Amino acid sequence: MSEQKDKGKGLFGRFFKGGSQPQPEEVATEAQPEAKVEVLLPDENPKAVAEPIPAKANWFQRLKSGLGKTSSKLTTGITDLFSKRKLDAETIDDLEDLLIQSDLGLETTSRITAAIGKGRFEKGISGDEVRDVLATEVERVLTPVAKPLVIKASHKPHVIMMVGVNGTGKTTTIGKLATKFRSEGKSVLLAAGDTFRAAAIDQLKVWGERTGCPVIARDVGGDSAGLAFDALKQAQASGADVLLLDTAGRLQNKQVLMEELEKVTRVLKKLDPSAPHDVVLVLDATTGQNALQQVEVFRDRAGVTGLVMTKLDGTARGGILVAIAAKFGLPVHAVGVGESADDLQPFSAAEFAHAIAGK
Ligand SMILES: Nc1nc2c(ncn2[C@@H]2O[C@H](COP(=O)(O)OP(=O)(O)OP(=O)(O)O)[C@@H](O)[C@H]2O)c(=O)[nH]1
Ligand SMILES: [Mg+2]
Repeated sequence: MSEQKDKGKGLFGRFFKGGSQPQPEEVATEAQPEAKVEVLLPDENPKAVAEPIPAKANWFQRLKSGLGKTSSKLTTGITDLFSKRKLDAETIDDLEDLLIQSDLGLETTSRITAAIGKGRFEKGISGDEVRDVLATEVERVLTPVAKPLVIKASHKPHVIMMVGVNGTGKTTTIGKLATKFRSEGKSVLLAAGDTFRAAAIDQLKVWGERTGCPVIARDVGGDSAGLAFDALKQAQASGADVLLLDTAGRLQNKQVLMEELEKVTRVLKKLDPSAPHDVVLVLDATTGQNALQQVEVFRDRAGVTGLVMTKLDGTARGGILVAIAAKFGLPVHAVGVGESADDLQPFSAAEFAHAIAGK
């Protein structure tokens, strides 16, 4: 540990502005005398600096292929329905079933079927035109919620708390966001607030190494709220731009988890009444309809301000994002279509709508 710290000291100034900041241990000691806080600074090697995002296929192509399972379910179904039969009430009913089975939600489904049925029974409609209507209606639902995660310079640091049930992609999304913010020249601090599992702490440390961000961690079983307090205090002292706070997804039960999140929020407010500035709920697209309940619970108990949906690449259930947007109207910041750092991009309503409609 001490060797690591010595190695990292040279880097300290690169990530934090201001030379005479208190050392991490001093800050931690002052906050919680008995608590052992580990500050892991990146190794002094060139790789520790966030690597530029490699230009793979352009993002729309990747989003399109990521959403492939969702869109092929829809487009194949639509082609089958509209190429073989003339348009009648039964076709509309079948379309309705298809859209609902694709998790788009009742509201959007009704809009689409209404738009397609309207005055077209005599003329008929091609599968391609149906997909145009699908794209238009989905874009209409998503446009008001497509809002990027904005880091405000007036917040020092801008505190982002990631929440969500276990395995949705919180820690990975923190890594992806850290990569993005670092590539924009921001100083970022990561806090391993999931003190419940050793693997969670190690996983965040790996992302810290990869992205060149210091990681504030405690031993397994440590107090998560205390860790959050130390992390914010240190981030403030060092003038960091962003604090990304990981949280547990699994505790003894949901009630305990929610109480812990509430406690973390209360403790952060002691240092900065406006923090956390964003509470981002990470949702796993593969869970389908269950994501709706997750939004409700985390919105009510953890004060969720925005959403990220991950794993759109592995499921035919990507339509759930549309149902969530229509029901809750919460900002959708980004979507994930893979496990690597560049597989997270700001959310665009038009791109998502076109990708899902296979357009
Ligand atoms: N295919 C795919 N996998 C993803 C994506 N985002 C995350 N994952 C994977 O999902 C798994 C769980 O991700 P984590 O980041 O550990 O999830 P978590 O929410 O932190 O989980 P807990 O700490 O257990 O609560 C990992 O194997 C990730 O690589 C994504 O957009 N696409
Ligand atoms: Mg995690």
